[in-house]
Amino acid sequence: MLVLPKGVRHIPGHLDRAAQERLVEDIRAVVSQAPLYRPEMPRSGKPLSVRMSNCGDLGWVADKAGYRYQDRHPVTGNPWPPIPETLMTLWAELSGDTRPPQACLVNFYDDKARMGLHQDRDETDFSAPVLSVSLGDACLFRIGGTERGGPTRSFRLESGDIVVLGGESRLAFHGVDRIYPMTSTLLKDGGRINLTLRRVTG
Ligand code: MD3
Ligand code: FE
Repeated sequence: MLVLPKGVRHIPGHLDRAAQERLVEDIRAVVSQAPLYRPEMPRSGKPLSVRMSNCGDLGWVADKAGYRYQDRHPVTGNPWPPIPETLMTLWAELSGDTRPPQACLVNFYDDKARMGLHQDRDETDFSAPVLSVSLGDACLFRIGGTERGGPTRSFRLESGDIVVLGGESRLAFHGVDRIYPMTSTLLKDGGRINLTLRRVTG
């Protein structure tokens, strides 16, 4: 049995195939309004391997100037589209927070994409959890404690899994070490989508 850090709730297979397909349709509509773009590392401008978009009142963006939340798409300049109802309902059911999510970051991973260990701390309020939804190919997810360099644990996230990260785990270091290509038939052209619903301000 794999013991998870305190505050991490992993719900394998929470979404059945029909619910996953519905969410993919919703996200296709979001990215048709707010196209995936490739964020850059602050200062160096080195592109991330993950492509991103957002929906909701605020979206997380990364460019040479830094990491931040803003109310417009960095390329089109348009406001982010609203968070689909399916996701608002999931948040209401599983987050334990009565306030609605303000941001939904859409991450798209191709076979080669990864995300290095990091903390999510660009929000100004950490009292709400982050709710993550995985769709498409599986990945190897890694999570540690709140100190960089501490012990970590790894587990696989599969299509339809949900992870709720609250309490002590909210500021845990975490990342995606690899994608397992061809492990899901959900996305026609393969790859992995991760959606994270968040509160940004208090
Ligand atoms: C643990 N995304 O978008 S989701 C991110 O699979 C991010 O795309 C990964 O890390 C992905 O910032 C991991 C699971 C997750 C999300 C947020 C967390 C784990 C977290 C915030 C705090 C601690
Ligand atoms: Fe993160």
